[in-house]
Amino acid sequence: MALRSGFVSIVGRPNAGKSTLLNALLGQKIAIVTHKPQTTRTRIQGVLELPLRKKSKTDPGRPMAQVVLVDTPGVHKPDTQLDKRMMQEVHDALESRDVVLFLVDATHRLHGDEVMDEKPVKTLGQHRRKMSKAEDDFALQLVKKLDCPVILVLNKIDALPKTVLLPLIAHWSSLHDFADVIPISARKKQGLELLLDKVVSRLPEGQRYFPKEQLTDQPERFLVAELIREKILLLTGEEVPYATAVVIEKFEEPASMRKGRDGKLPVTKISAAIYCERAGQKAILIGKQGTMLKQIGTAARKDIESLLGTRVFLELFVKIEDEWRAKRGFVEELDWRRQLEQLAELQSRQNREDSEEDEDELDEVFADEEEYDESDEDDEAEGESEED
Ligand SMILES: Nc1nc2c(ncn2[C@@H]2O[C@H](COP(=O)(O)OP(=O)(O)OP(=O)(O)O)[C@@H](O)[C@H]2O)c(=O)[nH]1
Ligand SMILES: [Mg+2]
Repeated sequence: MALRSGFVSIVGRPNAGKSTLLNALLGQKIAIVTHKPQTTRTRIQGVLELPLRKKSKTDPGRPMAQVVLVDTPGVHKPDTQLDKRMMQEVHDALESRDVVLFLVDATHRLHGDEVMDEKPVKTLGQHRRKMSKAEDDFALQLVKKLDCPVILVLNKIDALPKTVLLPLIAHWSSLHDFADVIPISARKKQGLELLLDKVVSRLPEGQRYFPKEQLTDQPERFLVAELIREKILLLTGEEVPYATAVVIEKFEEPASMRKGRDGKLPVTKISAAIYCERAGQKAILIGKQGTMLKQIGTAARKDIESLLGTRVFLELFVKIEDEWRAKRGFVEELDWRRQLEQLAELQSRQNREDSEEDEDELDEVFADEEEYDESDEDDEAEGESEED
């Protein structure tokens, strides 16, 4: 059977479990996960290689495939420039795709009764359900416009009684003509094989988009920044996590990956700037006598060390950039694809300067040689004159 390949975008409201699903399918953590909504800010591609599964009496089999999974930020109504950027990332992921997984948090239950729209909201629970319905509706509008197969994935089934599953499937199926409906638990890795079978069956035959051994398009440097942001999301509350961005300013890999004579692993030196919007947020991020920053650093360093397979020297700085979420230029600078381009430009400029310096040095060497030659000639002349 020929290889199947294609792009599969995972979309849905914030906190539905999109990044958890990406990590679960890949068997590795390439996207950060927290209980807070709007954790993911940029789309991330994860490359999944699936070997051929042969047909048998009980198994229809599955062709060999390369599935490029694209995790996206949660669909929400944009407010700030950052929100707009995040939604742009969702739109980009929906533009170049073969299949879309529309992920729904099944624990949000059946909130689709129209009566709720008319009833005045009295309790916090009612308010949450109403918000949740609005968010799901908003996300659904986005996928309704697509012309590719959209698979409805009901996530978090580990956290709900089986009896609610059928009414939930019926409810969602009435809202859109989904290509398939698959209940899963991304956290417990339940239902994933069936989901992959359905995905692969809808991918076209084609070539690999990425080399076989590539896991993601996101360079380590940026995953490191994400891991730091994850710890901030987990350790701080209120507005702070949302007003925070992390930029890697220095990333010095060790010259060799070999252990030293003392048996210790080599060291990667990393400096990161944590941007926030106000002095009060900076104070929270630093904490009393630097305790919060230390906690963030220690937690992040452990994860980064296991990611890189080296020891890590991590420096964190907190900087204030007034209302950065409202600044388009600043938000765009945060995009790792853009940063990567800038780094490549910087590198090629440096290479050019280095080679120009080398040329200058060569000129000097030639000049020295010329001088040497001249002096040689002088010597000879002298010699000659002496001989004379
Ligand atoms: N019980 C349960 N929890 C889950 C499951 N999948 C994800 N979660 C939890 O749901 C929360 C959100 O998960 P994420 O993967 O960050 O969700 P997301 O959709 O990527 O969220 P955003 O990036 O904010 O859009 C985390 O606390 C996860 O542990 C699941 O299958 N079962
Ligand atoms: Mg996410």
